[in-house]
Amino acid sequence: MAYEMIEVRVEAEKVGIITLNRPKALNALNDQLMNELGEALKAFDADKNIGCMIITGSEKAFAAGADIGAMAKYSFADAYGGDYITRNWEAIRSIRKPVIAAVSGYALGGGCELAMMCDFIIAADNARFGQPEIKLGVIPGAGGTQRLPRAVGKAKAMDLALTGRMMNADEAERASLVSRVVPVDKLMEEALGAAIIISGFSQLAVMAAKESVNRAFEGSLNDGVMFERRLFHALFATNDQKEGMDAFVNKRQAQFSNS
Ligand code: CO8
Repeated sequence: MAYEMIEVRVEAEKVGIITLNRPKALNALNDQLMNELGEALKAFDADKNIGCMIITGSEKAFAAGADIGAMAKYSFADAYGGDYITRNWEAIRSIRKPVIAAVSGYALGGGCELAMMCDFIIAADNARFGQPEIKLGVIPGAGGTQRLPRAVGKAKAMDLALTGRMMNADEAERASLVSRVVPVDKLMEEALGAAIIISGFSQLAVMAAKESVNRAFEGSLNDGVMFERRLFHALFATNDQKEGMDAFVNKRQAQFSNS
């Protein structure tokens, strides 16, 4: 399949690398990009030669979130009725081989959620993580309110989700959101090194280890994610969602009316 919004390559004959590639929009995640990402992950997962995958972005942005321009005009009927935005994000959860997120620059909103859907995160020292959806009049919609507290605890998750502030790489490592922080120019070398080590082990044992760790981590996650999704879609019924996203698209300060 020819991809337009991602680049795909194989390193060391056993590591599948997917680079998000919408540089002008800081890798904002739209339907096409998420479909392509899902296709590429599934293809690598089915390839016996591939032992591990890496998802990465550019130096400036892993991904600055879901595409606000595409979402801005959605109604509740669009969002909930079409299961818009969220419907093609689940592919990554069905991948059985390990997926590493190599994060440089912004990992915000859906970008942070995408990184957290991976099995672990290696961050460059310029990485910035956050869930700024509150500034747009909505909440995280791809597991952020569920995975972030599991990773960093309630206090920091609340702080990030309620203030919309960003967390730098050092804070993210202290909070256990990321497993390692490396200089930005060493990011891919570090991630590839980890992926090559993983690819050298029994694929069966690796898949079992992944499945087992996830079992500990994901208890009742499904309920939480579904609950979150209903709320996320419901917020498209508010004026504040229209205002928050319109303000972003038109580069002005949002004036929320609590309606
Ligand atoms: N969507 C669309 N376009 C974006 C996005 C985005 N999330 N982020 C950046 N862009 C675009 C900008 O509009 C701009 O485009 P243009 O050049 O045409 O004006 C370009 O990327 C560069 O951005 P900036 O000029 O703003 O770059 P700065 O370096 O000044 O700022 C920031 C970088 C801080 C990252 C800033 O762009 C920003 O705040 N972006 C928005 C971050 C955000 O709010 N993310 C959350 C989005 S909502 C979300 O992710 C909900 C997820 C729900 C789950 C999805 C369903 C499963």
